[in-house]
Amino acid sequence: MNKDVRTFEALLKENRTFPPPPAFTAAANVKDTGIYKEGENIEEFWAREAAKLHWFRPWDRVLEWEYPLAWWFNGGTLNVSYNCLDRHLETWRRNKAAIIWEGEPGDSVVLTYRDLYREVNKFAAVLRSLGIKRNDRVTIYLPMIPELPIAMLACTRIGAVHNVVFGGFSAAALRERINDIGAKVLITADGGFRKGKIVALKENADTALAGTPTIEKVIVTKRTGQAVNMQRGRDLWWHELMAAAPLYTPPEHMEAEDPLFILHTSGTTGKPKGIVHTTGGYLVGVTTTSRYIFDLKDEDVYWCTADIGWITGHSYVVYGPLANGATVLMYEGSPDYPQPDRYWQIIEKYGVTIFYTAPTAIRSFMRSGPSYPARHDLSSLRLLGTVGEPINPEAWMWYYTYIGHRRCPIVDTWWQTETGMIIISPLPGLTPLKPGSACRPFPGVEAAVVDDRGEPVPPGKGGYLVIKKPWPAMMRTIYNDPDRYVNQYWNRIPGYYFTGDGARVDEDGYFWLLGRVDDVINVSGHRIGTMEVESALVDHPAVAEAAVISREHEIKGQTIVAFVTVKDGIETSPALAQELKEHVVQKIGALARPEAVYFTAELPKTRSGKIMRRLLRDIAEGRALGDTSTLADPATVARLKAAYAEEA
Ligand code: 6R9
Repeated sequence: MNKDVRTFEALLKENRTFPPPPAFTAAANVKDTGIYKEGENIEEFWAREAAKLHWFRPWDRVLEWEYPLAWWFNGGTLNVSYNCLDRHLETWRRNKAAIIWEGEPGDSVVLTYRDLYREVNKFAAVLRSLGIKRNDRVTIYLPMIPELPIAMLACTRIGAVHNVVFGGFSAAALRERINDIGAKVLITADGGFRKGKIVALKENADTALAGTPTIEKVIVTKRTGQAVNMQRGRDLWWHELMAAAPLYTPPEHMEAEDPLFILHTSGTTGKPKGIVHTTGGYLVGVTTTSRYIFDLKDEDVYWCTADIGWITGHSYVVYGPLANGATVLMYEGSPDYPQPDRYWQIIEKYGVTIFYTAPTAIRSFMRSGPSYPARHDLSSLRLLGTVGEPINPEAWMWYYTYIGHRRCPIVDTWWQTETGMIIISPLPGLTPLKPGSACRPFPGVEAAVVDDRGEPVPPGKGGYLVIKKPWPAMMRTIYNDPDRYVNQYWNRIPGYYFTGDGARVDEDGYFWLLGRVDDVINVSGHRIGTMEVESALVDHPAVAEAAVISREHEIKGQTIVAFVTVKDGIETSPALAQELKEHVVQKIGALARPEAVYFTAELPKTRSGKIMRRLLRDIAEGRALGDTSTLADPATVARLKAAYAEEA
């Protein structure tokens, strides 16, 4: 056995904590535990942080709170692009790299703050010239290329509300989102590179646009160069519009509570929720957490591997780091292309100092083995982070050992699309780490674990994770559905924000996340609603009923498993199972592809007709079956188990 493997196994058995290296603490942005005490006065704490941003007009009141509605920094006006760009041009940062971009084929681009400022100003002018005004919605469907943050920042400059749709979503999912928000303009690309292949974004967009009455113009940027259909009068080339654009667009003075963006996420119904974030509080939240949790310094090269199509990319690729004047690395492609060492090669190439990724990625690196990172010089790294799902201690230790070389603290950051900013996390210069724990609520945030009546549960016992007081980057509503916002997040456990996650707190006050307690599945850190997949399945003409559950998976954390009953007269076959999987991909996107489809004559239901998903989960994960006393027809279970065993 080689030495590294021995050390790794020894470390795994440990249950001591990992205090921050003294040198890290000495230089850290936060080195005084007094920050938690300061955070107890939430208004004072967040006002102090807000004052570090640029405001055209100061706020009148830090927080107004009429449960469950919050207004932060009312009366204040600011502009997000001004804070992320103009502000830095007044300093030496004007020629500092803002974005270092690497394409999957190996091409690269560096945009300084001044470059980015110029592109954003020009694109803001382009949007204006197409009639986009404050509060108009703009959909962005782009790969991970510089045009994506440019388009987002340009929207913020003129007060338009962006809605980024992850490039992996299907045409049908794109159309649903465009129609949900009534976007006027769509920004897309001819295609993008992923695992050496081209993702045909414009083609998907064309399909989506067959049913989107509000879209007036489509702006297409050239990435792959393949031939695409350009519809006269509707479709315009990015480069042609930019060639004629003026160099400066004055930033709109936005109210703190003006909407900044809408981002859809999965919930417990079939319809994705358009989460609305507003300008002032969001920017304060993501800027502060970026500075303190990622310990951002001017010398850093910071890389968050999330796609900007998710909230992590919005908050911690674009807004948080750029508001801090950081150098942000952005990579277009897949971590294993052309080889499983692509990330490590990029870290070596650019001297990345802070690296933030997802547990699912770490687990797939574990599988390909430590020889891949060992080929590269990773000594520039000083801080690691994870997000998206609970990290198992084994993956934590692997990350700590083989990527961080036991020098780098790991910040395990718990948060959600809805929270906008990190809520629970270590502070890397302060917090002794425990592998698998996200540690403590961020200063200025009050979180707790409670039972279903909102009573605190004793240390060590599981319960619901709630947030007790408003925080600046909190969602303000669900677009077009304010009642759902109140019911889903604030009426479940009266008085508190309900996260949908289970957790426990240990004797030291450390939070341990236990996964979702609702019908949301977390596949490779991506949220998918069981109901969304079920709706996609029953949309297929052969399907009568479908029940979708999660099954544990070594790399992805969870995968999707579907139990399906077919309509009378339909023959089941492996080919039909395959067809149903493809149908889900068509309706939602590849990320929602079921790992397995099991045909069954009936689904287990309670006497009141509810599908017993818990039972299906037990069957799929091979566990002893729990209580089946409410089952309408107990024989169903035996038949289901037989069907499962046959095809598994
Ligand atoms: C940022 C993001 C949110 C859900 C959340 C939870 C899970 C995220 C986690 C974590 C344990 C962490 N989650 N971070 N679970 N430890 N550090 O991922 O947002 O896509 O909305 O997902 O992800 O279950 O409720 P989003």
